[in-house]
Amino acid sequence: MTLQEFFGQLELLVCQASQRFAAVGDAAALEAARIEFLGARSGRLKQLQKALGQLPAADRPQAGQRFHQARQQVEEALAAAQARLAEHRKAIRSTELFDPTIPGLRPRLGHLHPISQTIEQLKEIMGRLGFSLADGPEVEDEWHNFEALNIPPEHPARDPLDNFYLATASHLAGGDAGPPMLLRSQTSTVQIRVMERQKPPIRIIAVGRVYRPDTPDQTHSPMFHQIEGLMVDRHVTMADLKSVLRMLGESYFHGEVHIRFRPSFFPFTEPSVEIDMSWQGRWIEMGGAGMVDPNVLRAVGYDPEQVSGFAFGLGIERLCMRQHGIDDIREFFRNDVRFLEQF
Ligand code: FA5
Repeated sequence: MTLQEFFGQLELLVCQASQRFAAVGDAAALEAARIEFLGARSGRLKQLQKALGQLPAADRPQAGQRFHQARQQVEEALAAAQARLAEHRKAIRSTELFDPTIPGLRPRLGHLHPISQTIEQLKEIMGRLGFSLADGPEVEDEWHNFEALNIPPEHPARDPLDNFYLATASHLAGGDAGPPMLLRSQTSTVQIRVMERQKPPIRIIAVGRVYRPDTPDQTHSPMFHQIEGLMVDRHVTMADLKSVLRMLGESYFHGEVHIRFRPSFFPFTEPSVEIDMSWQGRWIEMGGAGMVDPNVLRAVGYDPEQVSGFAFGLGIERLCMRQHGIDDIREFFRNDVRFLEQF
């Protein structure tokens, strides 16, 4: 092949490639055209490159320069075709996506978990009775969970087998372990935190998770929720406690509720009672309560001669179960949507 013939062939190839790329209508045709002209092994440009090697040595630099230009032109034609097809696809997609006649998909709305619903109701009821919301950490020290609540070191309630003690980072590293920490076993810890900060009169509730290594069964879960109530002022009596609990019960259950106190023992209240509530003729054990022990009042710097107070702690799951007739506490934590959807 002469140099002139080589140039002619290149001219023809660029022209044909440009026409083919400009005419393709889909990705498959474009790919076929790409292979025909630019294919690495037997593409037409590759064939001409081989022919270039056969030209007389003196012609090769000029031929090589022209060959390089031709390859660039073919590649530009390919890129232009690719861009054109992409634009086309985008345009089709946007017209396809908007069909105003297709009925819309209604997004599935979730709702609050039944326990969260109960918590919201309890906060609202107690708010109306003048109790504000207090908060405390779920990871507690022994002072707030035990000592300040009049639970001395030898008390069985502090047994590591009855509590979730935590291994802190320094415990694990084998260094200075620091004070033992545990997941709080009752919301009564918040009573102490509030009384340490505030002077009477006090009227608070604390709501939240508590943890105990109880074996799960129909009425027990190792993690559950409590609502704690605390009222400290001059002349607060057990009668106030009973009235507040009855109002709480009647507002929550929307009906007549009877409260029964059974003598009990909590180290931080004296006297102490178990609270039973009766609604629609059935008695249920709801929690513990009592008059705040003078030792606790003293531990937070109050004068038991001047102020007295009541405190109560109710199991929130128990309230919710009673209201909705749920007979297994474990349902709350299985997260089965068929159960949760019913509330
Ligand atoms: C207490 O936790 C005391 N802090 C209550 C209290 C507060 C007494 C203030 C005096 C003054 P008790 O351990 O009985 O008490 O628990 C209270 C309620 O929590 C129980 O009546 C029950 O309704 C609920 N409860 C206890 N353990 C579990 C459990 N494992 N799963 C679900 N609910 C539980």
